[in-house]
Order: sequence, then structure tokens, then C-alpha cells
Amino acid sequence: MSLKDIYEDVVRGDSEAVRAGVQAELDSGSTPETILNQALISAMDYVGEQFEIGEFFVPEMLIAARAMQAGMNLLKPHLVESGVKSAGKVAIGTVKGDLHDIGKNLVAMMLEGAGFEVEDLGTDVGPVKFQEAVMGGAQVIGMSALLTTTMGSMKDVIDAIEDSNFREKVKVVIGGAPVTSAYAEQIGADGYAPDASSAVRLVRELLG
Ligand code: B1M
Repeated sequence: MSLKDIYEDVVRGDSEAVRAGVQAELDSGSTPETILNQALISAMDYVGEQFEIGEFFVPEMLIAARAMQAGMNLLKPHLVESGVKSAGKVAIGTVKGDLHDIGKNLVAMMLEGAGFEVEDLGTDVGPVKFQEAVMGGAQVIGMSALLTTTMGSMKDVIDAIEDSNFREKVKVVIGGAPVTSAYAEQIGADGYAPDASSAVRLVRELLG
């Protein structure tokens, strides 16, 4: 068993083999971050590239994503430190029209690991749900989008929070493959993070 085997098992969509491989790597002393970055995430990048050039189709993407999720479920307790005092309250969701949740789950997991109280709003989340989370005390709103067609929903959420006069009370952080820092600036978000660990750094900075 090696990181390369896990990578290939994710690409093949073999959840059972991914679970076994991840467990074996953990047992042999690999760090959860290494397994995550070098096996799980890089395999999904490859799957995305294959989809782009027409070699893979949605079913292949879906079974690969399930296999990755199986590995992530095993890694989660190792990424999340238990019993850490809350460093602040974050509500996170994938925006309206968008069902991609692997990256969002990863960011949520890393934030939990860093001691934040995380409310996971799920996928396909519209402005009202984000507004309610702010009214419920979230200090940070985290939005994820994986589709160029759903990025625009991030602006709708910021507008809705502004309309309800809560904008001063909350920081807005965005991320996801098509999102950039220029886009964050354009729509009036407080920050953009390219990956889960930068998201933790950014949220820490914003909450001072
Ligand atoms: Co979809 N998909 N997908 N997909 N999918 C992409 C995104 C795509 C780039 C593939 C491609 O063409 N190469 C493409 C989008 C093209 C575009 O918009 N320009 C695409 C498409 C087209 C589609 C459909 C439209 C396909 C169709 O039906 N014809 C459809 C849309 C469904 C919908 O949402 N309404 C669709 C469906 C699916 C599946 C359901 C099959 C599955 C999702 C399963 C799931 O999430 N539960 C899926 C998958 C798996 C992918 C790829 C292959 C992998 C995404 C992923 O999980 N990556 C993806 C190609 C790719 O990105 N390589 C693709 C791993 C994950 C860890 O990375 O999500 O980027 P990512 O998260 C990162 C960072 O972006 C960042 O941190 C994370 C960790 O480092 N980040 C944040 C993310 N959110 C953040 C929030 C933050 C901060 C950082 O702050 C709050």
C-alpha cells in the first residue's frame, strides 16, 4: 500500500480500497495532511482534468468523489483536534445551484480542527439561509462555489446581508476552484482563500 495506490483507487472509485489504503498509511505514520494532499486531492485534480478532456464523464467523477469522501471520513478525526475551545463561529455552505461539497467539507473540517465552531449549512444554499446564520450569531460566513455559473450567487448573499443591515457584524470569506481574490474584491467579500489551510489562516486574521 502506498500513497500512489490510494491515488489510483480514488481515480478508479474503489471506496473500500481507499479506506484500507488510508488506514494503512495512517498506521505506518504518514501525516493526515500528506495523505490528503498527495493522494486524495491530487487524484481528484486528475479526475477533473480527465473530465475536461472528455475521457471521464459525470458517473466516473461521482464514484471518484465518493471514494475520496470515504478516505476523508477516516482522516477527519485525525485532522480535527477534539475539545478545542471555540475560536469563533463560522457558518459555511456551498452556494445556490451548486452541489459540490468536498472542498467545502474540507474547509469546514480544517476550521473545526483549528478550534472554530462550524455550522455547516450544506449545499445549494440561498441568501436567506446565510442571513439566518448571521442573525444566529455567525461571525464569519464562508461560501464555496465550484461552478462559474454559481459564483454569482456569492454576490447575492452579500447583497442580502447588506440589505438586512448585518454587513458590519460579519466577515465574508469565499473560495472554490473558479473563485479568485480579484473576484472577492469585486463583490465586496472580506477575503478569498485558495485552499482549506489558507481559509483557516484567513478566518483567524479576520477575527483578529
Ligand atoms: Co463537477 N465540475 N460538476 N462534479 N466536479 C467541476 C467543478 C469541473 C471543474 C470539472 C471540469 O470540467 N473539469 C466543472 C466546472 C466547470 C466550470 O464551471 N467552469 C464541473 C461540472 C461542469 C459539473 C456539472 C455541471 C457536470 C454535469 O452535470 N454536466 C455538475 C454540476 C452539479 C451541480 O453542482 N449543480 C457536476 C457534478 C459533479 C459531481 C456530483 C459528479 C461531483 C461532486 C460530488 C460532491 O462534491 N459531492 C463533481 C466533482 C467531484 C467535480 C471535480 C472532479 C472535483 C471537485 C472536488 O471535489 N475537488 C471538479 C474538477 C476539479 O475541481 N478538479 C468538478 C476536490 C476539492 C478538495 O477541491 O472543491 O476545489 P475544491 O476545494 C478546494 C479549494 O477550491 C478550496 O479549498 C478546498 C480544499 O483545498 N475551497 C475553499 C473550496 N471551497 C472553499 C471555501 C472557502 C475557502 C476555500 O472559504 C469559505
